[in-house]
Amino acid sequence: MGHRFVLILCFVLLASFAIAPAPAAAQQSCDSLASLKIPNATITSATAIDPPQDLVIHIPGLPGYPGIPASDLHVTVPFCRVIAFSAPTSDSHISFEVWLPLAASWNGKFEAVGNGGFIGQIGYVDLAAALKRGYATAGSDTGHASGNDESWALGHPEKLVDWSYRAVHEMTVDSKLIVKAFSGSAPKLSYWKGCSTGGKQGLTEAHRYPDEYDGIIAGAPANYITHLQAGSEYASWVALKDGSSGAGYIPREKLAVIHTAALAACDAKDGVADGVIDEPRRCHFDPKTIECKGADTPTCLTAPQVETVRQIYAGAKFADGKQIFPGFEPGSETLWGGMISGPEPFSIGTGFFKYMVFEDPNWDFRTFNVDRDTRIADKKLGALVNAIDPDLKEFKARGGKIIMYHGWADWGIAPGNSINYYESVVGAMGGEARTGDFLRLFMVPGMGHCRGGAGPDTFDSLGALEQWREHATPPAQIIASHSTSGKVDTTRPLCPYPQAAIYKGTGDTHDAANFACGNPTW
Ligand SMILES: [Ca+2]
Repeated sequence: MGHRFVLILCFVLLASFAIAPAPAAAQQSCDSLASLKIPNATITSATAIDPPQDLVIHIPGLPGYPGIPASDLHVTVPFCRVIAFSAPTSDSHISFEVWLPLAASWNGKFEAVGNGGFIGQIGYVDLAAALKRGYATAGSDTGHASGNDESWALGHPEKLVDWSYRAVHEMTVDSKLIVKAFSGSAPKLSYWKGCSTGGKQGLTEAHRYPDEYDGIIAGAPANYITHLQAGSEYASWVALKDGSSGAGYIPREKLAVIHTAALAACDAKDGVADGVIDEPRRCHFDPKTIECKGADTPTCLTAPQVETVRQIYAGAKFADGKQIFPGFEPGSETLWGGMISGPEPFSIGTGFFKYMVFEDPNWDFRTFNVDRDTRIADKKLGALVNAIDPDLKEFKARGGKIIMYHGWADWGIAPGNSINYYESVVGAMGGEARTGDFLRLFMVPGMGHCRGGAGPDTFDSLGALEQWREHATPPAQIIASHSTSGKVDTTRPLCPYPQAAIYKGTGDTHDAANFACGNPTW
């Protein structure tokens, strides 16, 4: 009865907003935004940031994500900083910020940025990048302000709903109102940019709220959460179920040994021996080739370790052999440490089962049964947390474009997941031609999770999206670069899947000009 009353109240409120006069379209000063009234939301502050007095934001790094250390972000562009929160339920507190360029530098568009893992942290670095390009931009903390273990969800089902889809939706609606109040006009186009959880958030928007974004960049999307976490937990469980003294445990030092052997077997198959396996699914490296002939040494694998590596490559499967989540690819081995070399299992996968699936802080990962526990997770949470529906017809019909990308050496989300999703969209949309005109997937050789790795990992996905959505030029390729000590040493085209960058046979292999997108035959 309580729920019904609340629902009726909501309808009454909604109806009253619907008939209320539209807010004045005149531009407001930054300071005056503090008194702007938005349904369910509160603006905490609105402050004009005027360089040369830089805004310095301390970024605590991403716990659980190696390679992203704490840093201080210096914002040197003048803008209006709006800090706000939305509370669509009594247990909700969705913090978000909207950064508004001054009128002269605004490009008329809006770009929202996503999150990583289950972390309650606004993507400040991405906000600053969007602002620099003239975008009004916004990011949220997904509804909680805490680190990367999922304990915040325990006893807070509404916060889990916020994390799953509501925080981004609320932030999007509210931010557009704030943009309009500040500038006098709504953004003419709205884009989403995110990787990992941010990629999932983009795909969630495309399906659930297809009219909120005109273009979406979905990097390494964590869109199949229940199976992704099962896959992560499976990898940790395989290696660590008997602890670091177990027979199948692989110490970090041996990861480089496995990697070197995988490269020796497969690197040159793509035509360029460059330390990167461009198409790892065509690599059939068997770790048995480096099995110890006699006693265990640092440069070989024991028989149980060979079995562990085989299971990591194979990925999680149901008891009947059906794949739950793809395995990690040859070429990614040096990045596996946090997932399998412990001493603790990967925190994100374990936290998911502990706090969200079993709601038991004492749950022990050694009891993990991948078949049984994946089914439990699917039944309990699949409909809420996953973004795997391939029907994106409504988004496409509005002219929406999606650029997906995924590193082939991703150690956090196996790259085969993006291919699986892409192929499911091809199936639902009626073929590759009807998919490639609004969604393209770019596999990134040698790139780790969203960034890093041996391959070129820096590319302008937003520029490609702008060209596609605003100038009807679909990305036939995207040039990526790799830098050492801040200096570009390699460029390479990224190609729309299933194409790959193929070496023309002559010229510098560090120069993208000597590669062309095509269907690999190697
Ligand atoms: Ca290669």
